Amino acid sequence: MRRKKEPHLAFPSLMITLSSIPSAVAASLVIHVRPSTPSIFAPASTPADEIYRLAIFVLAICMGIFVIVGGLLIYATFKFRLRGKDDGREPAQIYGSNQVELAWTVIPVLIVVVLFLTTARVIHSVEDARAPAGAIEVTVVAHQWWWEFRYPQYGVVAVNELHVPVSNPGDSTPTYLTLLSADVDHSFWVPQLAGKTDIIPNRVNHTWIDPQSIGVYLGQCAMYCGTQHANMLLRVYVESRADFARWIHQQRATAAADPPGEDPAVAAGRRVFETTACVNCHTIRGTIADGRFGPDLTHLMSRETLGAGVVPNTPENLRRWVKNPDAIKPGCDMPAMNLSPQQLTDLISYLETLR
Ligand code: HEC
Ligand SMILES: [Cu+2]
Repeated sequence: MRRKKEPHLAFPSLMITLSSIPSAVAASLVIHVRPSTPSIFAPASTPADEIYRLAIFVLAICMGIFVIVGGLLIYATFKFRLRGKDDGREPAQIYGSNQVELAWTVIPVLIVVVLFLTTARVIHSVEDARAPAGAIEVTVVAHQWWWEFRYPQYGVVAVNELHVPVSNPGDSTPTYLTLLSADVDHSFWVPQLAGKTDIIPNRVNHTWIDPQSIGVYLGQCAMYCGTQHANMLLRVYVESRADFARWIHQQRATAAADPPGEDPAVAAGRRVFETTACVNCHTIRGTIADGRFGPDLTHLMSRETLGAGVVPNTPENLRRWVKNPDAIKPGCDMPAMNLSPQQLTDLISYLETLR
């Protein structure tokens, strides 16, 4: 029997269309219902905005060149086309003209210099920006095929869903990202917030974002990194400062190891978890599980998606995932653990307590 197709949370399309501007604006109003289509033409953060304006400038110059060259070509084609009364003589041949030679050398050089300087200016202003005092620091660790977000200032570890405070102009709280890889090359890209930044093993790269409106922004790994590269999605939740503080507070809590009066199914599920290889790959703070190979599960249920955005985090999907991750994300690095249906049921009851 064929597996029912899950609604895909990936980009509806990565198409860069001008028509996406009004829809992105509209979408930002209902953003908590549905994240807007990521488009470089709807920037919501300073680095993305600078890149957007540079892109428009470059496009305008290229459009100007296109119109002039194309116009002259069309003009010449019509003006000098073969007419009935043509006497077949060769037109006047002109060899060497200093003015023409100079014009078609100097003008393109000037254009290239202008494009180079404006690009260099934007690169400088994005890359060399210094973190202000109130900046949030996040260490992004890219894994095949999921994201780890560490907040050293708060002792919080999030997975696949990055939460940051909104950054008001005048009183900005930008987020500075340190990008590391646990395995191969990846690339961090949230089109509406910043340009792509490669993530390379044994190298430390940086980027930053200062999202100016509340909402959810979609991103994706932008460097081919293996089988499930296309399903290495990420979501950035831009929240009010109060909501962000609440989220941090909630994420700092550890899971209770053995609360009194606990549902027996949950206790049984915890035993399954603690006596299976799960603990070697996953951390649940407050328990013996301290694996680092897979995502931290301490606050699993606070995430909206599973498997780096491939499916919504529902009880059915969670069960399907733990039963056989390959059914959802073929080739991913979590093995099926061959649990019995009863073990699975107990385990899911336990995982559902991880809020
Ligand atoms: C060999 C290491 C390994 C073992 C053993 C393992 N996992 Fe995983 N697990 C992973 C990896 C890697 C991922 C991330 C997969 C991805 O998104 O590509 C993952 C993802 C998950 C997720 C989804 C997390 C999220 O937020 O997307 C859950 C839930 C999970 N594992 C539960 C379990 C449970 C329960 C067990 C034990 C029955 C287990 N895992 C055993 C490596 C492992
Ligand atoms: Cu990747």
